[in-house]
Amino acid sequence: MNDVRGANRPDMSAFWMPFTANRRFKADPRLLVAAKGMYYRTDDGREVMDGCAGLWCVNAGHGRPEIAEAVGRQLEAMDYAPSFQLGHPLAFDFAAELAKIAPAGLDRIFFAGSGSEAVDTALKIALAYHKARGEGGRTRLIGRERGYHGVGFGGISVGGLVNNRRAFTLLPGVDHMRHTLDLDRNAFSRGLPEHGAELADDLERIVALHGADTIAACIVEPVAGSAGVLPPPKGYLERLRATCDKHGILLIFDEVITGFGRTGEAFATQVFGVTPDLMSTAKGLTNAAFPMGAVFAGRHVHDAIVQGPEHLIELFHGYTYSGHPAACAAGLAALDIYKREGLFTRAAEVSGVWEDALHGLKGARHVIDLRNFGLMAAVDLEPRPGAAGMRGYEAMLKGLELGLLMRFTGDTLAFSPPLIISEAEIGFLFDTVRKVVESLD
Ligand code: PXG
Repeated sequence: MNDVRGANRPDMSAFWMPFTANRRFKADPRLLVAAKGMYYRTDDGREVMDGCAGLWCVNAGHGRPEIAEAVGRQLEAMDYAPSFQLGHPLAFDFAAELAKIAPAGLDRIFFAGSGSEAVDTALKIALAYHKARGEGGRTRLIGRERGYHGVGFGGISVGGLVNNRRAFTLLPGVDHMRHTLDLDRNAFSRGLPEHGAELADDLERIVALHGADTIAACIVEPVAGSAGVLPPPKGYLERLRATCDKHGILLIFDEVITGFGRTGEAFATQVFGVTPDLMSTAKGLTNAAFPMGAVFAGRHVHDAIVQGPEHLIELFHGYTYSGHPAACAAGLAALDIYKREGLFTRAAEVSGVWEDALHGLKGARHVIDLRNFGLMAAVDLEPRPGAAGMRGYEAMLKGLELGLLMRFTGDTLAFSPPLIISEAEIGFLFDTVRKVVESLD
């Protein structure tokens, strides 16, 4: 991969790329070959600021030697050990460390290999919980429009992004609440929007339609990420929690993006003061240096399932890579960095600067909304008539040319830099976004 330019480029046909316009990409590839701190280096030797922490995951910045050393040491000492009816110390150590930073009561940790697996694990735990308590009729799962919960069958079923669903069969018995994006009432909100807490009452309507005794769980991202950074309206999450409590429905927060410091505390749950029964995480869990996911389960959920005869398996679920030793080593090292460098609260410290810099774009060409929370931000561009999504794509290309990597979904640009970003770098990031949007037709 060191020299892949021009004539030396590898044959690209074999790698079927995920969530990518394969033919367009391969006709005009963009390759990254190195990364350190806030910056990637491209194959033609240019430095590009990472405006989105990879895919919302490299929270402590790139190339942390402590993580590389911990993973290398572990791979040499013991590359792999199963976690089925056997164990190795690091998985217990890592779970114990995670339990210490977990939101109140959510201190039973189930490991998976990715965010999608963590989500499907959380959904299955919710079903098993009700079954174990003699309420096996509670099988319905409730998601939300515009939700993203990975790409497993469970995740796409409760998810609410149409392109991720329409080619596939879905789980039966899933309903969706409406999403909370409301440009008419909330455009250009700073932080949490004022309007829309009542949208949480969609859960009451679904209960009225189906009966609470058929509903197992409700899953939402505390701040929706992939759909283009949708912070919850003020009071929304509290209302959802109250409705779940009233009807015995488990509340699952999908913190795959919001976890590990993205919103100003270790978890968004702590920022909002609303505690779910289950929480799915991944990404920042290992600073993305090793694939891993984790479900944080409430004691009450765990204890309801982990009971009965002691020689029997309590939950028929798990992955070859649940608690992979090298993933645990990466996670422990990442956790150490987060704590030592105060990164969990860093987003709260710089969020004022971040918010002001973002909202400086109000009035810039094509900009129809700006949204932010913690170190997350979105810039909505007006779609070009007859060519929705093109401005977003062109913005991403122009950003790369000007030295800034951003995510785009449709005509929404999304930003979620490593938490180590400096105030000067925040300035560069949004100055560049301004240049980008002003350059677009
Ligand atoms: N839940 C949430 C909330 C996510 O954001 C997943 C689950 C699935 O995680 P895995 O590890 O299986 O991919 C995610 C993943 C983007 C983008 O740019 C977002 C994700 C993945 C790739 C791109 O919006 N989120």
